[in-house]
Amino acid sequence: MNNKKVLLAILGVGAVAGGGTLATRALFSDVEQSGSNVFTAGTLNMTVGGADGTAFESFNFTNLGVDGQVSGGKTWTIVNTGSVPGNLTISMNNLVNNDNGCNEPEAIVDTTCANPGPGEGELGAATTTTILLDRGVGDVQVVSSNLATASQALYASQWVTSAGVVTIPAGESVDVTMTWATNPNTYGNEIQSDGLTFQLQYDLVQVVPSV
Ligand SMILES: [Ca+2]
Ligand SMILES: [Ca+2]
Ligand SMILES: [Ca+2]
Repeated sequence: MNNKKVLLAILGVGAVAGGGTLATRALFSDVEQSGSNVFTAGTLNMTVGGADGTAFESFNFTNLGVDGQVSGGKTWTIVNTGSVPGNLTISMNNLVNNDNGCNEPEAIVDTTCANPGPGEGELGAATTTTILLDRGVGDVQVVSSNLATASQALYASQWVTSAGVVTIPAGESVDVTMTWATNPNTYGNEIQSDGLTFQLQYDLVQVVPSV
């Protein structure tokens, strides 16, 4: 868990940007906390050069059980409400797989059973996700990963590799969709009571004007 560390890092960037407002090409970034785990559509109004260059979306999956396939998704419309273009990136933060202890059937197949046991849960490895980007011409898959703790860095790296530079002009928007699914054929009792939390972070950073 490095929530505090992330926030401090972002605040550090904000402080640097604030101190650089007199420079002609200061890059701006700041913090917006948007704690939500409602799996619906939403809008993130982001402004580079303002106070809304970064947004966090928090998720908490628990108690999926072993019976059904659980799937869902959420689409965000990312609006650049500022007056200058911005480049959009995403990253995955604070991905934690808790085991929350093992009951009898779980303990037969799971030997890492601490409560909560961060890093010991198996739910994330059994949950597949995609991230889709729609720049106005339909969804394009840019990330495909599971939610195992070790997969955290893949979200940012695949975004860059697959989507390239994603520039949102002032006043325009793109849609980003995250889907998730668990396939009961791929797991068993090892995920009982396991929990999963993570934060998806959006950053919109001012495009540096070329001279
Ligand atoms: Ca468990
Ligand atoms: Ca375990
Ligand atoms: Ca487990």
